Amino acid sequence: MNGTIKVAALAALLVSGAAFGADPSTDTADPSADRTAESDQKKQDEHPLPDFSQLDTNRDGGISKDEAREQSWVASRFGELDADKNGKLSTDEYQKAVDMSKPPNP
Ligand SMILES: [Ca+2]
Ligand SMILES: [Ca+2]
Repeated sequence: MNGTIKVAALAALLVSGAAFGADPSTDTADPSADRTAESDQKKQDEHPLPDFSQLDTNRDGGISKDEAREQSWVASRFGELDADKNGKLSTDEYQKAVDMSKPPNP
């Protein structure tokens, strides 16, 4: 009468025992967990700016804010670079941007 219960208990015991025996080795370290933010220091190391003529897409001799938008480096400094505040960067003004974008001479 209690036979089935005993069998069930035994089966449960066997299953848990088997689970123990099949314990997988846990020394597989997760490589992604070891990742540090070391490369965060490395910002945009260089700003290779294109030629003036590449940015002056409408060939009016100046780089408008719209034209500069493709170059986020220039766009973010547009007000600073536009020395005469005419809303466009002349070749001279753009050259300054190029100079600024280069690392300083040692
Ligand atoms: Ca233009
Ligand atoms: Ca200007």
